[in-house]
Parts: sequence; C-alpha cells; structure tokens
Amino acid sequence: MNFKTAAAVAIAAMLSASAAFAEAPSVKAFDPDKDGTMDLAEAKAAGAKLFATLDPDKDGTLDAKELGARVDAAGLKTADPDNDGTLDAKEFAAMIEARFTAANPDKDGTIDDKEIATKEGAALLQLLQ
Ligand SMILES: [Ca+2]
Ligand SMILES: [Ca+2]
Ligand SMILES: [Ca+2]
Repeated sequence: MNFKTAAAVAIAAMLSASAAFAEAPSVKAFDPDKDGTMDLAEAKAAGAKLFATLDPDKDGTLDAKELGARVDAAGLKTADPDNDGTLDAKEFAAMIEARFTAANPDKDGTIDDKEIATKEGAALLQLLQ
C-alpha cells in the first residue's frame, strides 16, 4: 500500500466513523414492540439482558470494571445504596428507572427519539448499550 492509498483508506475510515457518529440517537434498538418509543418495561428488559451479558462470572453483581464506561464513579456511588462497590440486579434496575424518569420530562411513560436526544436521554442510552 503506498502513501496515497493509505491516506485514502484513513480518510474513508474517518468519514464512515463520523457518519456513524452523526446518526441521531434513537430508541429503535430498545423498542421491541415497535411503537416508536421505549417504555420502562422495554428499558428494564434491555437492562436485564445487558446485566446478564456484563456479568460473565454470574456472581449476580456488576463491579466498576464490568460496568465500564456506562457508569462513572459518582454514578456507581449513587446507584449503590448498600455501598458494597458493586451493583446487583435490583440496584441496576433502580438506576435504569431513575435515568428513565429523568429522561422522560413529559411523564407519559415512554421515551421518544426527541427525549433520547437530550442529555438525560444520552445518560440512559449509555447505560443500556
Ligand atoms: Ca415500545
Ligand atoms: Ca451494591
Ligand atoms: Ca416521554
């Protein structure tokens, strides 16, 4: 590969990366009943599925390492009332519910694409991905 080809490949990679980044946030991935919104049951179902994926040692808790970038230190502290440094399924579900509520200012029980595009929506999305 000569320099010109390498540069073209790099630019193409950058373009496709920025295209993916520019894609508007959507609840699509968390809307199995396809009504265009994510309700709390859908959010919690996604959370439960994720919990199982993130907990390969199946000890029933997620530590900071397993949570990764989804939860920062302050977030973990808030979501961990028993202060054992890990989140169990109940604490994880409560955190999802708290972020869901924060991202749903119109209190209609669902998160739509407009709500998921807010700062609070991003926090919920970050947790579920
Ligand atoms: Ca739905
Ligand atoms: Ca805990
Ligand atoms: Ca709403």
